[in-house]
Amino acid sequence: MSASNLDATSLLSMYRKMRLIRRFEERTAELIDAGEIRAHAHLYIGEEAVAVGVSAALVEKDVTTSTHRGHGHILAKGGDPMRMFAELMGREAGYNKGRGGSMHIADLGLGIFGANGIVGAGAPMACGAARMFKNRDDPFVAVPFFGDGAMNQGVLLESLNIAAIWDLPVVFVCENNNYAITSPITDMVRGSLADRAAGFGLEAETVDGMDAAAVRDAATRLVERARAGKGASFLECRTYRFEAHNTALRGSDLTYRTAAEIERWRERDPLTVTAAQLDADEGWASSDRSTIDAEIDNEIESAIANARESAFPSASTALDHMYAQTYPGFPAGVAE
Ligand SMILES: Cc1ncc(C[n+]2csc(CCOP(=O)(O)OP(=O)(O)O)c2C)c(N)n1
Ligand SMILES: [Mg+2]
Repeated sequence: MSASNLDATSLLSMYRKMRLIRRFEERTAELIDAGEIRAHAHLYIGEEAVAVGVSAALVEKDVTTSTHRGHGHILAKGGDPMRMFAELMGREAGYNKGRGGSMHIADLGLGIFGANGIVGAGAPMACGAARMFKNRDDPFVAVPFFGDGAMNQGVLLESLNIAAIWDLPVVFVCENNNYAITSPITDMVRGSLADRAAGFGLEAETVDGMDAAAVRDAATRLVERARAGKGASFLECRTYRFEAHNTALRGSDLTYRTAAEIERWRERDPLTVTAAQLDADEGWASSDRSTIDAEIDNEIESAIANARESAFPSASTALDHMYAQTYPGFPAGVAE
């Protein structure tokens, strides 16, 4: 296979994953509107290239931690859309047997240490996983995803520091989408985010977060560096969410960003960017794109249909799974 073919294979698989995330999120919004998902969700639409580009640099045993906006990170690393929909719908087949919802989805077997409703809280968890890898001489890395809003959380700054002084195999991935809810990053931080990380002694880079191939290339450099024992790094991905902060805020009359700004970013939709690269590289046609889109639509619809087959938990089990009674060394009797 030529280098160009290899790249086309990678671009194609990234396009597929981005499309899977996009469709998952679009259908999630529709199911919320239809009352089938009885909660709101933080949609990842517009930011797909970050999760997909970074995950292209990872192997299954690498660990990721995620955020309140976690569906994309989980799907990019191989999470099961059926179990995710079932979780959002509150059904037994869900990742947390329908008890946790969007911000608690995890799949430890795939190295997905979970979505997380607490801003910045995935970073110390990733440092813990990385410390374990380093102690065991394992060639794996830990990748916490977090937003620009986490950059002023003490726990995130402490994590940057401990990863630096211990030379941990961590690649911190900051999804800078310019806003924390309605607060613009320019009002919240002086100077660049990458410079701030570099001040802790980390290797730090900024990349176009709308371009999956650029994210993949930058992440691959930093991940390989970490695997080789050269320590922690920081990747700022410049990205944008196309939708409201969460589904509950759709249609609300907030003026923190203009329609023109949203439109400018939409012109660099990550799916369009990768499709254009495939077109330039391989003469990929819009019909190729429609075929993949249709395949993904089918995959998502069957995930939804299978999730609907699963029962709701019965009320008598409401207190089940509250305590980790099987945790080795859990003091006997504490959970009873
Ligand atoms: C510790 C903590 N503080 C505040 C919140 C409320 N909160 C939820 S999302 C959010 C904004 C996060 O912004 P950012 O990290 O940039 O992520 P984005 O939503 O842009 O993806 C805030 C403040 C929270 N969940 N946790
Ligand atoms: Mg943000």
